[in-house]
Amino acid sequence: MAMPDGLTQKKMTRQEVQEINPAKFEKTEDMSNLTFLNEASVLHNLRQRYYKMMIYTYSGLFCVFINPYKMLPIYTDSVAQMYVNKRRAEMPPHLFAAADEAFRNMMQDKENQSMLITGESGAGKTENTKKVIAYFAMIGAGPKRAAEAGAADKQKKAVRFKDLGEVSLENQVVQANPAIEAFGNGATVRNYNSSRFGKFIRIHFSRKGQLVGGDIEYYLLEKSRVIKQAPGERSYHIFYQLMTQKKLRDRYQLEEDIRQYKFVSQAEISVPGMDDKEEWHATDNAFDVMGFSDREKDDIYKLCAAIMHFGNSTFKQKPRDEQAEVDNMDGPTKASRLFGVDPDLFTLALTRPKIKVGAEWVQKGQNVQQVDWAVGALSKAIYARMFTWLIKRINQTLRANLEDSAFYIGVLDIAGFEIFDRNSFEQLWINFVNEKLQQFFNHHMFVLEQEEYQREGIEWTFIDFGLDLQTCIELIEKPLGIVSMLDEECIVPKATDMTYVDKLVTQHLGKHPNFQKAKPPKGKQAEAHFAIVHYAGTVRYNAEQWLDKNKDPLNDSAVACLKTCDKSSLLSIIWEDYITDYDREEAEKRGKQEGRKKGKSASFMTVSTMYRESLNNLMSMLHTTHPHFIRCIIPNEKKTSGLIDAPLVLNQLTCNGVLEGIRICRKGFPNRLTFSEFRYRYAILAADEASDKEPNNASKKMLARLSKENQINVDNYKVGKTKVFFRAGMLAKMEDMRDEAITKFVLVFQAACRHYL
Ligand code: AOV
Ligand code: MG
Repeated sequence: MAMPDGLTQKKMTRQEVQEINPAKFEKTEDMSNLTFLNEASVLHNLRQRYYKMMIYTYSGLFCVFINPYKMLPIYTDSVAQMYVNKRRAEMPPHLFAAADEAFRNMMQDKENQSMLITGESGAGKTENTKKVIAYFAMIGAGPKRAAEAGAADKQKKAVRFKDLGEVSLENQVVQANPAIEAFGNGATVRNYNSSRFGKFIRIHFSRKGQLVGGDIEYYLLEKSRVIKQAPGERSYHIFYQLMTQKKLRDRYQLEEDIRQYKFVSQAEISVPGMDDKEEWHATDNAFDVMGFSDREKDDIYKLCAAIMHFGNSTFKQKPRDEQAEVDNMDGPTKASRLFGVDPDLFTLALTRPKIKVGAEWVQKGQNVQQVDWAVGALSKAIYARMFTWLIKRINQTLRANLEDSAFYIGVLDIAGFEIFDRNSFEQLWINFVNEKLQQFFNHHMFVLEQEEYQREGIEWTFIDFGLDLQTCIELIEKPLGIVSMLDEECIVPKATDMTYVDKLVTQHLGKHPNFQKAKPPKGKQAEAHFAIVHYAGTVRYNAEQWLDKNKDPLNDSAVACLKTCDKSSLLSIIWEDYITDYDREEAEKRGKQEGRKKGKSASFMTVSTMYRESLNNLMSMLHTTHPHFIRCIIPNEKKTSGLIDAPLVLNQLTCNGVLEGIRICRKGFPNRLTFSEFRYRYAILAADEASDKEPNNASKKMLARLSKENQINVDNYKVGKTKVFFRAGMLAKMEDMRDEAITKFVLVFQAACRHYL
């Protein structure tokens, strides 16, 4: 066989090669039409289309996108307008087509919709999310724009937007993103603007399809970035943006040189093609559009600056002493000033936290390592809590008029399946989310197929492939599963990461099909403690620090000290739901006076518990929507346009479920033709039968004849009420037969011509 370079030849076995599709399917817009649905042909089709910068392609229920890594003029207003109210087949594949379909479904079926945008880092999820939201804002504004012409409606609008000045709701919906990105995105090796959290943005519409607002839910913010950056990476954009503003630096006592601040300058401090100064204006402007007050803005920037100062806290301890002391008060003093707390009390809480033992408060010693750890944990917590507040605050603006909301379209932008060299707690969660999303997809596909077969009166039980993922999901989420055992281990005294691993192994190894021993590391491969067989592949997990990551403990005394700040400040607000021992004691005292019992506090929750809750909420929300799937693919790891790294792309097609979708498709009868299409195209194979006036009867007679003559097998097709259904591969056979018949016909015709001329 000739290799793609056209020069070398390679011998292959029959099993190793896959069939090629008839020429009419070259660069096909919907790959589910392909007669040969195999990996090679899917890759070939996507690649050929990509070379022509046709970056969107359908594959049945999926819309596949390959990152073009260059600006294409396909997202302009005029292009968007072209997709309004068009059916899929009327226009080339596009995100806007999927968006418009969602909007039309919403209006027609009066059902909430969702757009699930997944893919690996750098694949283009966030860019697609932004484009799709802008599209919804545009169509949602349509009736309103029209209404501006009518006096009565105009008055209503003026009232509605009175509080927002000149700012329109569409603009707010669109501007929510830059505000959030400054705090939730940072530069990674794979993506200079990598979202370090997942999000579900709901765009709400009135019964008439008018935009009425939105809200945002977020998942799994990567907190570690606040204090630590890997080589080639940067922390969250906001820190670098802030540093470009002399006014703010002066206000928060920041030096000009960011390298002075070790939390944010361990690796890169600038990003190719990104102007932090300009970006700061965009962020600040976005806050204005979102209706943030000057005080609110100041509070946010101030906390960022405080974290930078706090990161410069250094501690020392005498040799053979286990007690840490402050080495340099500069960082803690400046941070405390911005926090609005007493620097001495704050550092005391860090180095000698008070804990409650029975009814007594005692001081506990801390060594340098413990204090450093506490500083990091507090900084991460402050940042993450500020992020939570930020989203809530944005929601407050976007939800101002939700009483008119009749439906929503939710857009999910969340990291896809991850298999790294070293996979930790974070990967377990992201992979678990993806396992759930894939199950959701499989189940949705099952429901749709089953409905279609029923509608067409075909006797066929389609298998629910959602069940395929059930065993893995149960291994993770059920009692005695990976997550619950971790939660339990977190309350066992003296438990360690390794006692957790031992318990997992005893419980599941050799008993659960999806639980495996991690093979010993090969070469430079990182160590791992167990492996899970996910649908997208087997992942080796390293369980170090899982107990800590799950408990996420904080220095309670230091938090209590932070809570002494000005009650109206942001710092106070973000700690409101964190109940310290000190608060508890106060509450008990008050409770005794008032005869109340103390309530359970949020701080008892493990990280897993919180994640599980938000994942369950997401899933139940998704189940009430009609989903649309956008799968983003990164073409290469060089951020270069026009270059396809075939193994990289194939791997993603596996991980994002495109190939899985195809596999499921093949189990059923994926190719469908209406009776008239069938008769028209294949009349040449059974001309007499095709002459029946009724396309329905004609098709049935044609099929009967073809199977009687053993040209096709009855198991390979089904006749419904309006369509003929074929198994995968059957259409190619029909095409071959048709080609042959045409050739024969032409030969006969030529011979006849020769005879008569
Ligand atoms: P991601 O959201 O999927 O990664 P992004 O949406 O941030 O990826 O895209 C990464 C980069 O690819 C962008 O900064 C653009 O340079 C380029 N890009 C993406 N989509 C397009 C497009 N439609 N047209 C032109 N360029 C594009 V991550 O958030 O890292 O998982 O955590
Ligand atoms: Mg992103």
